[in-house]
Amino acid sequence: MISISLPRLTSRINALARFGALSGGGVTRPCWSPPHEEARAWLLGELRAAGLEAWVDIAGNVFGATGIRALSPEAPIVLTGSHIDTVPEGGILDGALGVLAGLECLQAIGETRTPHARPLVVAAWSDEEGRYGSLFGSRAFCGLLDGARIDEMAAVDGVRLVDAMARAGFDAHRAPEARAPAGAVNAYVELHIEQGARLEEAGIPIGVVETIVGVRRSRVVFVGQADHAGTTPMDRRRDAFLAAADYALRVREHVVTRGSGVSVTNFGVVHVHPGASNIVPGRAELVHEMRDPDVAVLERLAEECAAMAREVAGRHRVGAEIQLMSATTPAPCSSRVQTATENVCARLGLQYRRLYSAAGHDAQNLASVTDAGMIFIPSQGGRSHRVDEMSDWPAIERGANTLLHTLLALAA
Ligand code: HGY
Ligand code: MN
Ligand code: MN
Repeated sequence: MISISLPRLTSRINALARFGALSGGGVTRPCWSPPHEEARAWLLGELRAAGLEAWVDIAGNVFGATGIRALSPEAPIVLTGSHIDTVPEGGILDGALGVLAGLECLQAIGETRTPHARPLVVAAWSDEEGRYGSLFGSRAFCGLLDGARIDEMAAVDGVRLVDAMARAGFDAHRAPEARAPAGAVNAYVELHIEQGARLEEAGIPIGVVETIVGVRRSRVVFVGQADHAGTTPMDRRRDAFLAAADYALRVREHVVTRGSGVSVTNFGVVHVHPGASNIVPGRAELVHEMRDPDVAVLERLAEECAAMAREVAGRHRVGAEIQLMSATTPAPCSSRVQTATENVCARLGLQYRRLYSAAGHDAQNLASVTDAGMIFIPSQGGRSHRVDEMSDWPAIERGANTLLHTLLALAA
């Protein structure tokens, strides 16, 4: 039974980690940034050195393929992949594992001349982390990108997508042209770290993903009145930050007590304006994120939170505006891919557990055009989106070998 080369996979994971490396460990490698574009060039070199046809599409997605140079319904492919962009101060495995394990699988299959009826392709999707718009590259590939919204897409620091892509040599307006031909993909399976602690705590080496959460992001702005922080009496202040803080605490309580039990919420971005210690904040802006495997729960919570924003604004005598930024759709994974993965685990003698993904992934877009699934490996301490994100190397090897044989089963 063929297997991957862990030394070669380890070497590539450590090499990719150098692009955007932080002195204290971890990486910051946002899509379209110079370290990301250098990493893209490195990846293209690795794909070609591994004997694969390699190209970049108009949305910035990188592809490595066995024996084909373009996608067509005449030769439906079995696709794997993930992303090489990271969050700020992120880890070296989120996304990178799926891309490099996919490359390793295709190289091992090529070197051993292992037969497979369908072409095999590995992808690195652009801007999975959504600095400019979540799951951007795979949305374009799956025909889910709304071209009319591209001009308004921007990072929370105000940098516009069109400008970031132009600096990297891409025309953002043409990204929707990356849509794959219908029927070009026969199946998709992505290897990813769990980014949670369930597998590690259960002592189970492989996760078979059943469904992937929807992620809903909104900009919530409270507008009060800037005023002198010393001379303005406390009862006359219209403090936008206090309203925002009140809203955040109430929303957290509401999502925990009135959500589905697995609903989560987060406020990872807070801006206060004008932002001086001696000025009562006139404006406070939050990015409010909620996640749940059930879209109806997300929509109900969104309505309830909007009502809470208005109620809190009234109490603090300020205004409130809510603008939806993005909302990904929860996606069930293909039973065909899940079963293929489980059969491989049985052959490899690996225990597995079915579970839902509390993180969003490109696979949820691929689920709209093909049979899509995911394979998880345990994260040490469940840590992710932090510089000490890591998994054991034997866990990485087990995950990559599970991916290898799942790809062969799907491409048979
Ligand atoms: O945020 C997420 O769920 C993923 O890591 N992009
Ligand atoms: Mn991530
Ligand atoms: Mn990821």
